[in-house]
Amino acid sequence: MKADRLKQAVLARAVAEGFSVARVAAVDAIPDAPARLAAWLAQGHHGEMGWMEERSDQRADPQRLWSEAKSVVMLGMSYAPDSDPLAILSQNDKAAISLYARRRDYHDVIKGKLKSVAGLLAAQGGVDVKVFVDTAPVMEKPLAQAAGLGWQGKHTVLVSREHGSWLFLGAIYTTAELPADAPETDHCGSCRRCLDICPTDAFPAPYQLDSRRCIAYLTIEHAGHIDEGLRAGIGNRVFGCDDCLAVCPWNKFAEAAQETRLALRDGLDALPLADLAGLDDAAFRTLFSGTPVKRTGRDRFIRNVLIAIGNSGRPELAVSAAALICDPSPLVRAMAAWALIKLDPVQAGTFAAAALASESDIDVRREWLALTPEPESAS
Ligand code: B12
Ligand code: SF4
Ligand code: SF4
Repeated sequence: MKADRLKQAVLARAVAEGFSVARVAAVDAIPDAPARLAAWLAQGHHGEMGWMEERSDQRADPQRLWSEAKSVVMLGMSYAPDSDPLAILSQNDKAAISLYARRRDYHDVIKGKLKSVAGLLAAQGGVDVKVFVDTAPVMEKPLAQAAGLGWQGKHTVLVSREHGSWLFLGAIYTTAELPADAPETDHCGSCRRCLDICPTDAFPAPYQLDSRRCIAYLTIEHAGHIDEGLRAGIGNRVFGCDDCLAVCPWNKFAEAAQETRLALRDGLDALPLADLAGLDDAAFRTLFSGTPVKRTGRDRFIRNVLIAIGNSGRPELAVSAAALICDPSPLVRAMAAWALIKLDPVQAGTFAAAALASESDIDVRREWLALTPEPESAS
């Protein structure tokens, strides 16, 4: 089949599978990517995401990942909301879970659909294909910009004129030489809404994100304790963050998402923090079954919930923190101590001596010692 007819067949299948947009880039269309990725890594902006360093040569150059590849089909699926995703931030006794995570894991949904599109390409073109969504060493955003799906905004996420900041991305590498589409150009202009809204000041400059300060990184990827200086900015965001995406003026053209397999799951939009703090491992897994939240595990998630409780300013939530000061996880115990001290320092004081007497974890001790430095210096 001729390359342009093959491309049209692929794009038609992509639409039939529910993708909002699909376009093609040549495999060598992101020449700036190796230097940009190297600079980002050299600055340590990936934090503890060691997997971003591994195979970084293959990540930045599709031909290093697969030398026979000739073209990349980039696909986007909208998850645009039909209401303001930031409204939850003012309900400080409830949990803000980012929009992408309050539904079935997009990796599972999109992978199946990519395989369908790639299967057609392989069958009709007699070519080889590989599909990727997020988990492989692939730079999806620059490739999507090169294919013309949108541009990398100052918040570094891909923005589309039609779908705003709300596109999940996926890629098909292929040995087929498909006609490439024109790249998209930057339409941010003088706007800097996304930079100014960031609660933790995670952008050292436009187009540069320091993951170590980003709430998405801290609440999802970061396995250890969260620095005290960053906790207040987290507010009630217990999994991910939508702020920089949600304020983008280009979202006004985005129609609410249609894909039913990515429909928002009922009941995850305003869960009471008190209920979440009470989850054990089994209950956590059941509540978040099939969603991206499940991947962090219960302990890391409860760490985040306790930070939200500490930030709530609601003394009635102190009881939820107090109930966790003896939790088996030091991540949880540390933030239980911190939240309790924030909400009810008097009650915290009644627990501190006993907690310190039995506590050997240095990080948990540090939280209690913020309240009562004396026992440590006396011992
Ligand atoms: C690592 C990662 C993260 C990290 C780091 C984010 C980041 N900005 O790199 C963390 C954990 C923080 C993260 C958070 C989120 N992520 Co994420 N993440 C990824 C992943 C796996 C790799 C991204 C990457 O290559 N980063 C490396 C750096 C070098 O790339 P970069 O961001 O493109 O940064 C460079 C550009 O800005 C470039 N640049 C481009 N133009 C210009 C112009 C100028 C003038 C300059 C100087 C530089 C420049 O230079 C920068 C380096 O300095 C991708 C999936 C994938 N395989 O691509 C998903 C992905 C980017 N994430 C995604 C999502 C949805 C999110 C969140 C919205 C989730 C949430 N709600 O909490 C947040 C958004 C936070 C944000 N503002 O970026 C989507 C974004 C979809 C889209 N429309 O772009 C992706 C594509 C996953 C997917 N398949 O859909 N993520
Ligand atoms: S996702 Fe939130 S914390 Fe991360 S850069 Fe955007 S606004 Fe800042
Ligand atoms: S909010 Fe403004 S600066 Fe940020 S990505 Fe959107 S248009 Fe660009």
